[in-house]
Amino acid sequence: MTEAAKGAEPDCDVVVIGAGFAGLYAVHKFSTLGFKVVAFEKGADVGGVWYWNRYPGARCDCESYYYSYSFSPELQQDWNWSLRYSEQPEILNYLSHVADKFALRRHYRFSTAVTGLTYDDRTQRWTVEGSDGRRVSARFVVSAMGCLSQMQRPNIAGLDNFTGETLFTAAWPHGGYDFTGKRVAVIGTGASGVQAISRIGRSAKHLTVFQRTANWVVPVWNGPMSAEFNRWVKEHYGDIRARCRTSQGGVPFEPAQVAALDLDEKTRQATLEKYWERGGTQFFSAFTDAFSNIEANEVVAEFVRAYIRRVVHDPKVAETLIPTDHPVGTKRPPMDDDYYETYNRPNVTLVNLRETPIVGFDASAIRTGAASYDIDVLVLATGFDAMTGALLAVDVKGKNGKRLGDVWAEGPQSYLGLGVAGFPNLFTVTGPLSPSVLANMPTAVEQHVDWIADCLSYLKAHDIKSIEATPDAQKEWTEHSDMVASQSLYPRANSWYLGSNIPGKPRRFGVYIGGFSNYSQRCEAVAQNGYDGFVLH
Ligand code: NA7
Repeated sequence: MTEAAKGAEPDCDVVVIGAGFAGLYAVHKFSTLGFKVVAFEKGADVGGVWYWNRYPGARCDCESYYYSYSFSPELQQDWNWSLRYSEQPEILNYLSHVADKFALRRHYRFSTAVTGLTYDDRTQRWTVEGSDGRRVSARFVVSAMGCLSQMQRPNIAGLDNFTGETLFTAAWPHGGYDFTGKRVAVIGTGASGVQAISRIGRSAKHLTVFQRTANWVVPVWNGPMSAEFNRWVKEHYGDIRARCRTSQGGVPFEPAQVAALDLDEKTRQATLEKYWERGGTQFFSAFTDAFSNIEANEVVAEFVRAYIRRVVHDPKVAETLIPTDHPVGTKRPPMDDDYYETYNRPNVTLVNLRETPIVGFDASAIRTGAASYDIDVLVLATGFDAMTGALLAVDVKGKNGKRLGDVWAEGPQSYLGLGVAGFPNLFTVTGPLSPSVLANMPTAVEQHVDWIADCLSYLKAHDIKSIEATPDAQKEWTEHSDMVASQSLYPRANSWYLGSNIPGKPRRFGVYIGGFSNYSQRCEAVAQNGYDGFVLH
């Protein structure tokens, strides 16, 4: 790059950050509407979380026929999924196909992270700085950086002493990794760890799982996408997508309408069996009161406990795998078909870090208070700085030079998870306090991007240069979101939804759990009322 090019500030209408589901659709939508778009992506190609999380067993916990875009009827008719719940390589291929089909890569600067966003009050534009030192000036910035993209490096004493291979599930080597003949340790039993553990257990010479907190894991009963089901889906896509848009979870099915506590024991068990057979997230929608009433939650929890005790041969191992510190479903429940069975394998050992914490590492071993475990490979499935981490990793300076990190010092505040007071013309796709991770992500992404696109078109048509959430609207929404969360059982778990997996992070429930459909109706009403709650200049 020449010095002249470096530091140049070409103009565009919109900068989009990210090339996952959200970023790709945003680039497609805005450019189709005639906006000049420049997009940044820190990875070398498209995919977002599906670009980075290539660990064995990485798979989506929503079924692919609805964990996919709805915006192009042609795309949804042409693309065929091989599994009900697709694995990472297939989802990445899908996103790559979308990028090809709609010629999206031409808008991107790949291998370029955004490092700074600075708003100029006078010009009402953002200066976007990339990790290559180049800058772009944009009227609008749309952050599509994802809710779970800022990987957490755990602060475990002595970790640097380990000289063997260390792999992060969230930054997996592109060529894959062969565990054959290797002694492997996995730290982390969240959704990533759980998926990786059952796969690694099949090939490693020995696998030792270091569990700090047991999680409630439910099966999805994954299997091939049969030709018959594929045909049915394609014939009914209009209806399936409409149901996603009008449901409270962004999915094509509604939760049951019956409370566990209104049923007799026999009917409860029969209901749970039925929903267990459906598997995955559907299991958690068996009752209306499972997430609001601890007694009802306990009914569900006891069902899963009994399952774990049935499947795991060693009773002591089974008890270690049963969560004791949070109601079922209140931490993101991992989903896997072989997880509990994995602990019956002779080559798999479970270590309970609550009983015997890690005290240090040697060059080729992990030491706990009770034993030393020789290993060749360490796999860290230790999670993300969720919801806010990716955006706060950027130096975001809004009006009057105010930093987003300072505004969010006590926890994220936002209006509808779309905008933040003091940061005009900055939109966050599936931002904090929107339904995001508790809705089906592609449905949530399309709703946000469509809303933002309509907003940009409205501003253009009315020659308006800036839009900004008002402090009052933001306060009302943040309090509403807090209130809805507080009426549920979710805050009883120390989870990444609350930020409690990150040392020192302020606790605020980062997801709006009032329902996707209710939420999108509110967004619609705001737009119809001339962007009620926003100031337009
Ligand atoms: P999660 O769900 O945050 O899981 C991280 C796991 O790592 C969890 O079991 C943690 O235990 C464990 N962890 C984190 N730090 C440590 C240290 N220092 N020592 C021991 N164990 C530790 O992340 P995932 O990647 O699995 O899943 C994130 C989401 O991505 C997932 O829910 C899907 O939506 C996709 P803890 O529970 O904190 O005791």
